[in-house]
Amino acid sequence: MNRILKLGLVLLIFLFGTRINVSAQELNELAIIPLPKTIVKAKGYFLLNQKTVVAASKTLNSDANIFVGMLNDVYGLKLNVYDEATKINFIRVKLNPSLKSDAYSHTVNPYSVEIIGGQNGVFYGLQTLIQIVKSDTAGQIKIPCVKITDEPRFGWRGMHLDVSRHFFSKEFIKKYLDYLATYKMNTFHWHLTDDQGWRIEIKKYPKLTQIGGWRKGTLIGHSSSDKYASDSIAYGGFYSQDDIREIVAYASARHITIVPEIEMPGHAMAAISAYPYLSCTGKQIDVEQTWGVFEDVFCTKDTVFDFMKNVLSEVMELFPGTYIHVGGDECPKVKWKECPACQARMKELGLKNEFELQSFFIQRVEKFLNTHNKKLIGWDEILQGGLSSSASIMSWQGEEGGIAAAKQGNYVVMTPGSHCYFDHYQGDPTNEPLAIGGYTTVEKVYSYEPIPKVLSANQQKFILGAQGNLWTEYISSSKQVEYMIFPRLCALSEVVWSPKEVKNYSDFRRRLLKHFELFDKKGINYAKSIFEINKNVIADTVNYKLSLELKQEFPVGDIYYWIDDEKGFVSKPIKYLNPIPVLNNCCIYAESRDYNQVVRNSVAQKFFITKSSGASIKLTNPPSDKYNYKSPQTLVDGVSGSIPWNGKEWLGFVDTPLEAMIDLGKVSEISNVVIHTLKAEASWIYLPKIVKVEVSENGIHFVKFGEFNESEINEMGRMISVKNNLTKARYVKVYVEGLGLIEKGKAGEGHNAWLFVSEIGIQ
Ligand code: TNX
Repeated sequence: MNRILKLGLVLLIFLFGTRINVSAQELNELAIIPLPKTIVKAKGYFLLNQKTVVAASKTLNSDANIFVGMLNDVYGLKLNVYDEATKINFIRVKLNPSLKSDAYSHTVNPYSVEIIGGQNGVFYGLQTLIQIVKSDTAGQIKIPCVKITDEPRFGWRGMHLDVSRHFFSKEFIKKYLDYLATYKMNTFHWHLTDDQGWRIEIKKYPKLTQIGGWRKGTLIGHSSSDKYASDSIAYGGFYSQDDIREIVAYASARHITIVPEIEMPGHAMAAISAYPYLSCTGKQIDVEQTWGVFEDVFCTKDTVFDFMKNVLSEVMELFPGTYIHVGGDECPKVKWKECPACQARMKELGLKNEFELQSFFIQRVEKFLNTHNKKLIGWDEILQGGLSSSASIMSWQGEEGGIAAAKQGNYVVMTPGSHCYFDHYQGDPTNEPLAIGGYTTVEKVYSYEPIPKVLSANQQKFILGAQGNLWTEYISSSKQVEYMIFPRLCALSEVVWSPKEVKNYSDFRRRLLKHFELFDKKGINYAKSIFEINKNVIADTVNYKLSLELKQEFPVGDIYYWIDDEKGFVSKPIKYLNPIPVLNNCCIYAESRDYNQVVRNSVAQKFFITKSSGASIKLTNPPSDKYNYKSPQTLVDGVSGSIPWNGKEWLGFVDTPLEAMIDLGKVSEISNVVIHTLKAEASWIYLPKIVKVEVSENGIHFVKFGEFNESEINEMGRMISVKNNLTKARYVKVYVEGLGLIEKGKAGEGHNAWLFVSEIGIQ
């Protein structure tokens, strides 16, 4: 048997050239992320102590010193860096210029550690080394004996950060770069300008930061809610050119290239607020306080290009990398359509539409960049209206843009919203801090494959790699930045670095636990959504009883729960074994604790128990396929849908009314039927037009119980109560009709409104 296994392993090595010749347990203990191409484990370990010397030539001095600093931070051990190695007890790093620049190899034996790498490879080798250093219970610091050879799968391993919507200090940007370096990411896409703030000092245009760097307030809550309120607190900040130089040098020492983004022609309000002549109308506007896509964009007149050239000249001077990102996304054409200068430009150039005008804008800027030996990269909208053969794109609206660009021979960085947007929720939104929306779990990021299957081998070469994007509309602190990137950044690093064949999510998740220990030590605020407790309400419609089932997706210990009856009694925490019966109104709290009793995650579930809880229910028309989570039981599971709403807990109807028949099991006395509905007009979800309730004792003869119409539904109330005197009933028929066609001027005008209902409570 053993032989067969070994044979299989050899065969795998032969097939893929990748070799993970260690047991699963050893792999977990080494806990390297991203997983290297080959690891072969040997017996024994190298002991690190005060006398261990790091031997590095002058050119590798900076790499060696960064490693020494990291080691000191985590283990409190300060090693010396020398040109020459001692006889034993050394870590020697060597450059081999004939290796691929990102490749390296490791040999750890009991007497020495040797890392040989290409230009960047030595640094990556040291990053791997720091991950496999372990301290044991006796306080010894050891490196297990291994042989590793490694190189990345992709050349563009990117992380983005939006510093316009919220500003982050120079010190934090350096931390962010440290995080990238730890996971061998090599590109930092720095989103420096947007509607809500211009964050890079431009000497020729001081008002860009003096005026454009500051807004008068920031939106409170979510932009999709109906109410708009600003906190009216002045907000801003910017990086001086000295700051930028310092950050560029810091990144470069960590083998990271910074790609600065100067947004054009859209997302330009901050610039226009400083220099109103840059827009089509020339009107004074303010730096934007809310989130979205806005109509005031750069005009296409010559003075705007003069401005761009001057700005980009200073930008190119500051950033030594090849790529300059010019945005190009979400540029409404409304103002261009009304602008004599833009229209004259179109006529003069024979352009058919405003998309071609946008293409002209981007291409003109590209020519300028090219004359300075820089390359242009932009969001996938720059494909619209035609793209030059030399520009590169970032595919964010799915993969289509990337596929189209690769097919026509343009280079592409894959960054689809579905897998690479780290501003999305990563766990059940009810347990997460407010986010823009979306649902991009660690597992989903991990599952990402940057090379679309539809591309031929030749076209695949145009996929440079992938990138995680962190837009910061709802991320106002550096702690929250950490929360949103960790551990998704770890997952992405394996997508862009490790060979496809060695990737394995459950194995990755176990390795991640060791990284969490390090995060805890360093005080990094990471998300614990992989430990999420899944809640499942079980309705026993035979006995009219509800129970709550709790399950850990990634079990690393036990679940404890306690019940708050909301009348002042709170039970002690109890170890969860079986579904918890729910008999009365209450809130059940639960937390997962690991084997050291450290709390990993927690959930809460509130119950609203009525006569219909767990009752049998039938619907005449099914809800829409999109929003039919556990239909129809969801309506009688004692759970009122949470807000902001998410996929679970709500049933959605769009073309048909909700018509429910509830059987209470026995004739009961009722006086109130409460329908839990939702109002989220920005998402086309409106309160209903009609609500009618009929009741019957025998299921044959029904009488009117009560009704409600649109005019009686007050703006506040999404819980619609239909009341009557105490009435005897066993069968309750509930009819709820949506608003129908949405009127002009409202979100979703001309479409049918959605009706969302989460619960029908009968009291
Ligand atoms: C779309 S992605 C945008 C950004 C927003 C982001 C929020 C892209 C090129 N544009 O302006 O911040 O969605 O997820």
